[in-house]
Amino acid sequence: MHIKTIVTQTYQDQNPGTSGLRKKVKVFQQRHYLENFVQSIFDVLPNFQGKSLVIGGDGRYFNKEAIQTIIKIAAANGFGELIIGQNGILSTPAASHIIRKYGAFGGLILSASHNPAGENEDFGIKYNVSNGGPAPEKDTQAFFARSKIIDSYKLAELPDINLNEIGTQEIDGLKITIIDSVKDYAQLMESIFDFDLLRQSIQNGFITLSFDAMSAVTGPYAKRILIDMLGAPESAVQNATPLEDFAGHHPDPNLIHAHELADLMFSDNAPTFGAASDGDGDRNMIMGKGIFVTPSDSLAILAANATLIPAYYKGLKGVARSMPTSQAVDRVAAHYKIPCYETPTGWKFFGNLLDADKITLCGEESFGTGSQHVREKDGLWAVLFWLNLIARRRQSVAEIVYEHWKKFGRDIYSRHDYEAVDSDIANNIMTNLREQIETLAGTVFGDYVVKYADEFCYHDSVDGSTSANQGFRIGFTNGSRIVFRLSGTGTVGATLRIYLERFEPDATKHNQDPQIALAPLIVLAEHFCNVKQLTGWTAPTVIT
Ligand code: VG1
Ligand code: CO
Repeated sequence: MHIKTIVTQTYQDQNPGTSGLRKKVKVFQQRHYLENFVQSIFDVLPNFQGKSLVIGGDGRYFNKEAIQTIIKIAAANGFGELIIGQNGILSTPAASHIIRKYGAFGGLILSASHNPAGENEDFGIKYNVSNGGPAPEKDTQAFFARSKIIDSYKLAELPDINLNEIGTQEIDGLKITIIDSVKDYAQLMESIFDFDLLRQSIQNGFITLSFDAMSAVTGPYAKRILIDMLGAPESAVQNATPLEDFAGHHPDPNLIHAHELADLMFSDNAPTFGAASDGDGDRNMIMGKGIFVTPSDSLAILAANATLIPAYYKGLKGVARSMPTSQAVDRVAAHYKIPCYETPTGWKFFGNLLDADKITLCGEESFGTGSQHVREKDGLWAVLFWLNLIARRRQSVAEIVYEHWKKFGRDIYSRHDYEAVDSDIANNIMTNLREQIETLAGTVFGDYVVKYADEFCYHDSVDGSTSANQGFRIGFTNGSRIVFRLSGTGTVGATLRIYLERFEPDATKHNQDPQIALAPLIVLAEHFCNVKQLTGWTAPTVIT
């Protein structure tokens, strides 16, 4: 194999965010841009000669071209085998599983997840380590540092590889294996859940369902599992073909972007269960007839019911949630006397806790839940978990949720996003918050008394590392909380996220609209950050 060394010029903006490097496609298409970043990763990682690398993505625009380039760079850098999803397709949880199952050195996942796709939209790339999880911060910082000084990359002179044909070919000692994108993942799901019970419940009509794959990567996975294996009718999976532009939609499963599903679930024709996933298949939105389950509640409910699922019959070691996620799961952990960890936003912080067997389940308020089975959040896994729960408990989604609230109380929750705010205004907001935060404790705002206010800094109990500046928390004596942080996944301006939470123990008050129940906190949040005043906007761009 002939290997060329290509001289390159550096880019100074290749800093991975919450989940990989995300930029506009046009940025990635700049000369050597993708090549530089991939070579920077390989320059930093030690000892992968002869080992295998998993490659796959969510099928968005630029996925296939990027894979051909990565194949040539990985070959030139000395990997022994490249394991690639057919047609370049691997959902994020499937890629995580494949890295683990085949003992790969790591993997490159090509996705900008919930960001829109297409020629003028976003692309992304993320490196996952041998446990199947996102590279930890110390690695992503090293990739960035290297990218700022890189002066060349290596490229093998290979023909483009046919990504369509399953099987292994060998080129000068390098194995290139194209695998079925779905098979291993489907087998994993079958080993976790009670597929016989699910088949029965779907086929006898106890469970009717609608799953929206949002024209993104989950379509083939949902079709194989829900239709072929569990016997749901074809009509149960919507938008099942992955398209390069996700049909122009925003592949973020929430009530706004998955509004067709939401409309159906609140109509008279609603099936018993509805769900949607995001661009790369790691997020989930859970709905029942006439009810939307807040992701923070979903995590708590899965934790409280885990022992009904075959893989978790023995109970949970512990649970974890990202800092802005509501405290609903903390109540479940306290009840069952298991540890509950609070980590910064982003899946990379759960990996150590999962590897050390300190937790079994974890999740985030941003429609992400997962467990020991992989090292990424997993959308279809959450869907199957809920289906298994409904089938075992023989209750509707609404009954399960209301019973949960009755037992544990309800953490009324909402997130307000101000997207693509001018970066200077956003930085200003954060600076102002930092200045106020130290003196807030003890301050009284009507019924709300500040109990603590700080900037979240995480100490990893497994590897001893510290991650500072992870968002501002303001907690009140009545258990309410406001959190502010800037998004690390956007590609335009800055996105301010405001997370609002209030605990309601009284079951007669559980049926409330969160925006009404949280109104005093919404006013307080504006008092602290002045986002409306500074931007001149009257409302958030997205409320979830
Ligand atoms: C967002 C979410 C975070 C999630 C991340 C990646 O990050 O808030 O919880 O882990 O997206 O999800 P941020 O920094 O924009 O708030 V995905 O499905 O886009 O990989
Ligand atoms: Co995602």
